[in-house]
Amino acid sequence: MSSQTRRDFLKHTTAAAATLTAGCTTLPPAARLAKRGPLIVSTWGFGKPANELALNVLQGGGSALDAVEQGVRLVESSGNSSVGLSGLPNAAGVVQLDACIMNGPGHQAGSVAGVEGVLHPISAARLVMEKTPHVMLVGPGAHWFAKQNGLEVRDGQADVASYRAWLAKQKKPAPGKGDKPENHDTIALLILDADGNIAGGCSTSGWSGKVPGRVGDSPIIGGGVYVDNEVGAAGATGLGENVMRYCASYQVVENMRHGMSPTEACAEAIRRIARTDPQGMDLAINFIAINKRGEFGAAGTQANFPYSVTTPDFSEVRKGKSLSEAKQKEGGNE
Ligand code: SD4
Repeated sequence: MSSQTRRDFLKHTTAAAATLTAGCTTLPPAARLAKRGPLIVSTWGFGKPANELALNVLQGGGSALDAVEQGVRLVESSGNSSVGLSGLPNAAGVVQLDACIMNGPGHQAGSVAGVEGVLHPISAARLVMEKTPHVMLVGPGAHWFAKQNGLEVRDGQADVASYRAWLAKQKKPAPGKGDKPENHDTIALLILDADGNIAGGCSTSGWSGKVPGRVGDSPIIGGGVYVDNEVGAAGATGLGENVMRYCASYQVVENMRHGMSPTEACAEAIRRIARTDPQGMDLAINFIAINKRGEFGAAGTQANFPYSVTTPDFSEVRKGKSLSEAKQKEGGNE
């Protein structure tokens, strides 16, 4: 053994002995995680069954990416009015979907934007990540790619008549004129697995009545979701225009890198945006976050933003930190 190697060996054995005598509170994060098992956090109350499915996937030996994909797929095919093909359409009566996925190890990412007729955009995003050298595919190209790769697709699903009927019932002026959306939600789902690796993804039909071709924050890496395997992950839901202009999920992760707790990291990102933005706190944005140590949190501009947390020990819907009393929505479009 060289003297350098001997010094390293002694340093490590001494550290290990100190850890053992000090008890489990000083165990390094990876060891604590192995005891605690995985952590899954998602937006809204409708994320809870998605989390629980994701946990089953992990416990059945699936990867964190498998778990993110399966959890998000559950919401995409649940009849949700703002996720998947059951989502409300754009101003031309067409549902256009956005999704992205990120894998901590290797810092890989994939996304699809403004894609029509794809039942599971989260799976399309994963295929972009795994089967192409690209990060993002949009519109007809994303549809074509999904079909080529065997995903279930539907063609010609525009339903202008039913969209007009829905529109006629709305009190607000015609969409596409800058008015705020009546109906918009996103499933964003983040996982810290038992090995301490992080993955995340999100999926949405975006702003109902949006101008055709509008892309929100959800498929934008650093907007709708951001994963940094050294630090943690964040995901967004709310008015995408107010998220993507600020790379807000990236900002939440950077806040955690500088020592903030997940909740404070979300809250500080919102405060920072509100300081700059002419809308102040009237931003309609909410964030969830997890860190590498297995801590989690959420904050939003709306009162009591609901988010779902699941571990092997519990699964529940919690309230995020409220930065304003705005009562935008209580439980998402469940
Ligand atoms: C978007 N951020 O397209 C998405 C929608 C959403 O709660 O999350 N609404 O702007």
